[in-house]
Amino acid sequence: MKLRVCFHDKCFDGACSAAVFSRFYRERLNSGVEFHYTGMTHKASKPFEDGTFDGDENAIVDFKYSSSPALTWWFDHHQSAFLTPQDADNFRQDHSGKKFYDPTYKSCTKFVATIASEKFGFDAKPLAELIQWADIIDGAQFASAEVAVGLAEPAMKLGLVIEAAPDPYLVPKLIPNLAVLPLREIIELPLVKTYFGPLLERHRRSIDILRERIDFRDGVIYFDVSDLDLEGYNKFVPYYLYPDALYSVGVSASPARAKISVGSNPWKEIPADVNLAALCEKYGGGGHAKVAAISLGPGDVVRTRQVAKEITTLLRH
Ligand SMILES: [Mn+2]
Repeated sequence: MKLRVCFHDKCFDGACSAAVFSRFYRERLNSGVEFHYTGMTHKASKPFEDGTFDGDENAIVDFKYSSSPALTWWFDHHQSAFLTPQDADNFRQDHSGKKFYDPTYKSCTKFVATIASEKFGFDAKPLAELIQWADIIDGAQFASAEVAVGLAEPAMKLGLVIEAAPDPYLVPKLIPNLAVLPLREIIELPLVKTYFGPLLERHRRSIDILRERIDFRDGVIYFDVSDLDLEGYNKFVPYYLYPDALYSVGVSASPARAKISVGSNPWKEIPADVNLAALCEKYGGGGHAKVAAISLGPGDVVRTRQVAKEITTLLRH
């Protein structure tokens, strides 16, 4: 039996969600299952290419809903979970008991673990460390910006590799390990170690670059690194450099897309009526209330800068 698991790619929570779901599936539903993993990226065009759901069963974790009849399992906690109102209707009419949505969860990993335990008798205790760190990282629940940027803990080192390693097959290879090994052993795996040294160097360099490029005014950070290979930079660096900032708006680019990242400072009180997911949805993006993004085509850098400046101006007033 072949199970296709689509997960939010280059995201610590996405990888951990896939790991928890896989262990749950193997232990409680079918021990002979063959797992196949696909990393999903937010793009300007449709995220689910034809033929994505090619398993006997198909799952999506920590990523947008699909109304495809081939989709068997779905878990998400993003505020912007549905591409269209029709998709939201389709989800509401689903009575399979295998599709779950709760935007109040800080991480999808904890959401999967909770549902699997409560509804399917899964023992999530052996994965407690993984679940706790996914909740800290995806929920930005660090004690300080120094901790978030310092990368002292194994989970933070692994997060850097998951978010920034150039190998598109790295995370699919990591997921089976995440489901069984403690984090301190995962960071010793050759496939992680190969990337960690150079990525740590890049992380340190990115702090210097952002220090040079950030335009901080009226509580809002703006920066543009779309001319550099910096997608996957640590999103807490702006607040580490400017602790008084409330918001940050960053433009970055990769061969697949141009991206505007819009975030709020997790160590500051943000007005309750500000919802960055709703703001980004107006431009075709989405995410969570406190951190969201917009993806445009790789050639759309001019338009990307325009939108980023518009949002910056809006937040500065
Ligand atoms: Mn998540």
